[in-house]
Amino acid sequence: MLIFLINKDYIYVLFMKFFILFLFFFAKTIFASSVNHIGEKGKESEVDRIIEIKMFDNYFEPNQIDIKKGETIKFIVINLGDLVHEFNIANKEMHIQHQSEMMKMIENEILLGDTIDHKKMKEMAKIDHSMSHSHSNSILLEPNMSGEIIWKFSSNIKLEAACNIPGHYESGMIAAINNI
Ligand SMILES: [Cu+2]
Repeated sequence: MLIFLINKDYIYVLFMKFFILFLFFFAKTIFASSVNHIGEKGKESEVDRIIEIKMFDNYFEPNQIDIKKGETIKFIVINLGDLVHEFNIANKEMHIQHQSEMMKMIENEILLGDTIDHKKMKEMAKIDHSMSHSHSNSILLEPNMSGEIIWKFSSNIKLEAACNIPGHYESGMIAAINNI
């Protein structure tokens, strides 16, 4: 009887291990496929063009970006506004999904209008990966900060660059990405 109990527990632990592994793999696959269909992280050695993007409260300059399929673009992004802004390359559905992650960052006081609590962001990311904001298709910047994204536009899908901080997308902080 005792042996039976131990075996049962052992099987349960084994099952849970596989289940967690399965979940992990499944989540990774979903993320990879959702990123692949909008393009992929580009290599510095393959950059075709550099585009400078200025972020203000609450708009991008330029607000139209022309791309040829297959091009690798280095975006140099500068935040010239008084608020934190994001430059995120995705399709409309992904932006809308991402907005709930941003809302979580506000609720957890990681995003504070004009600053980012990087320490808190790191701590939260250990619990909830969506809080890390280290996706290769986006950059989150405090006022007067700059950064870059290298993106390979390998798909024909309709994309837009946007800021998903609550209220910003709604007020027009979107740059259309046109396939030319
Ligand atoms: Cu913004």
